[in-house]
Amino acid sequence: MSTSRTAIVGLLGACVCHAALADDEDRTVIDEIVVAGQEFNTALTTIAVEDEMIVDSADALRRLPGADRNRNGRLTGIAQYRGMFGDRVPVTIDGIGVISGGPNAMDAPLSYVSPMITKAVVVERGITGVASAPESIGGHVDAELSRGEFREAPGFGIGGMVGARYADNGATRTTAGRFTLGSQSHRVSLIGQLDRANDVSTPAGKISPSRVSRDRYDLSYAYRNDRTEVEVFAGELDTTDTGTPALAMDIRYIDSQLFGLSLDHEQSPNLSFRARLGYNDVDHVMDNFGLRTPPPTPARFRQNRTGGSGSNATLSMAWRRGDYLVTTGVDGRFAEHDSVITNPDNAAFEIQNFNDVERDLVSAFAAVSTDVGAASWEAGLRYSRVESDAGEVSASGMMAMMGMNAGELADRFNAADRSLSFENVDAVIKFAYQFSPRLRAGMDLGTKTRAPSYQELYLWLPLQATGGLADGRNYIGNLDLDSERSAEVAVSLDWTGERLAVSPQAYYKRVDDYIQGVPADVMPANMLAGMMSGAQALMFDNVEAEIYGVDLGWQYRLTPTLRLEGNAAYVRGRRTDIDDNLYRLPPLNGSVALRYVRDVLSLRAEVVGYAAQDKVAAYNGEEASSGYGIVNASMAWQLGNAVRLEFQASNLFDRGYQDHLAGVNRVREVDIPVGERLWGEGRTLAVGAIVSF
Ligand SMILES: [Cu+2]
Repeated sequence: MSTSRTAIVGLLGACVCHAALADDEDRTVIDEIVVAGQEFNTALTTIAVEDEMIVDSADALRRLPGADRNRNGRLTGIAQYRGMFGDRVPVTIDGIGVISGGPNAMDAPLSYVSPMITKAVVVERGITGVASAPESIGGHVDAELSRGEFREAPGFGIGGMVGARYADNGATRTTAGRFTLGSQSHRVSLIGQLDRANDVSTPAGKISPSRVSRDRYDLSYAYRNDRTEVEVFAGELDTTDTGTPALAMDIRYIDSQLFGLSLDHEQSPNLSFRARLGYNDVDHVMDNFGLRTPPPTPARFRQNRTGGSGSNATLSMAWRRGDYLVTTGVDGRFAEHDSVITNPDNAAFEIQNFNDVERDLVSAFAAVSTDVGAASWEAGLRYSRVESDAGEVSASGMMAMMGMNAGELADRFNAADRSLSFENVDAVIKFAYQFSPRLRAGMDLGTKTRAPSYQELYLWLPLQATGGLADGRNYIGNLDLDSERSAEVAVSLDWTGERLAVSPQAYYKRVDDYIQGVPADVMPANMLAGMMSGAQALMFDNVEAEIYGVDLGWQYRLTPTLRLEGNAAYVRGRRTDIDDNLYRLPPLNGSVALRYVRDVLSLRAEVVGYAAQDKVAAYNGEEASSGYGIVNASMAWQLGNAVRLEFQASNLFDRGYQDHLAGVNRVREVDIPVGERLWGEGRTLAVGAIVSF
């Protein structure tokens, strides 16, 4: 990030409180920690994704305290933060949201940032400030694509990189490049990454299907002068035949175009403006017979074509007066979704799963912050209005009993009032106090909201189109849902000593009208779900919940070149109206790494441990998982300025383990039985080379 950009970003947006607090002492600490490729303090946690030998950028989240990812396939990682995931944790790319095209989040937002062309993933720690994103009840993740830099020297020049990585498990091949033609004020960049892989192996057998094919390109032009920086981009995501074994179907293709504009303008040292505009369009087909063992009878073959498109906009300004910084702005998000399910062996079969669904959000916020002396605080309010609607639906070509029940559900849905609106107000207060150059303490208080998703409202036929829950249950939506509202408190400490730096944060969150599945009492839905899956349908409903926990990042310097570092996280989520646990939360986990950095060489060895998770949800039959520990080692070697060589051994001792968030196998007649939690990849050796020019 250039200096001018930092100043502008500092005045605006997500980093209000953080930037205000970043005095010289903090700066030193942050710079120091960046060397380790991982930056943490109470306000933000950042990981340099380019240096991580991963295929899904969502996997980088596991290196950040309190963050994790639900994995439904190798490219389908859904961000999780402090026990919340999916639509509760909005993900932006360079501040711009993405409309997912898959009703099961097969194209989760982080699948749009291929790791070798992604500079960083940033998680806002604690309660997300109102300026960062609407509906950020569970947090906010921003990913920064690596679109090259303006030149510091006069004149035009060419810069960039080409790189390749290979991992033996699944013969995972990645190639990436960045070509930037730029001057001090103009920059044209083309970036791209291609990923290919076969099925991966685990100590319990192969995961089928887990193959991967994804191409991602982005072409951008940027201009800057003393006061203004503007960037326009056009991007393409082309995913084909990629397995998602934790879901009922696999990706046959995802074809997405993304366009956007970002503008930062500093009118004066005390007034700046920012705009982020994006449009994207997704065409997606998935099926249950192309990549995986097909159903036993052709009557059960399913192909699902879905589309998602829409625009995202954020306009904001920051105004400094005396010791106060006022940030204010508006957000808009306008999305359309369609989904049609067919059977290639039965031309009469057609289900309009989602028809002409719209979900539009308009939102406005204002925040004020100040940092006088040792104390700093920020207070913000946000108002959001969500309007949603859905067209009429139908189903045809189903067998007699099923067709009758489906027809009854469609009639009921078509007769109901589907035009809905939700109005919500968020409020967040953050206070921090610098007790000494080494010790800072903070407290956040907030109440955040989220209106129901389109799946939670409009899933009229019991299906597994649930935004990637992957619990194997058929759900129906609920037109009577209310918005979720949280009340949360988080307290934090940042200690930065000579040798030890540690930043624990504890939080408690009560969620009123938390949306999750409950046993459906809709007779035709239960009959249908019973015929399709053998289990009754679940219906989205408002329940009561609480989530609490503690997480921290730490490092301990042994010598100038040698340090220990790691994370630890504990989260507990439960219903408060009945006795049950929340679904798909990670167990207690932590990591300890030994890192050696000297000149051109960086070595890292780590132990990652996850405890057993027996606090599982009963309502959808979630299964417990056992604890495990694995060892990873990596090395990076910089040859001159131009060449970086990378080596990595993951799961060095080929330990058999089951990641609680990896989902359950839904594919018949493969090595891992249906209904068994997917096993983690066995020992994987990877090499990479990146040439910068
Ligand atoms: Cu899909």
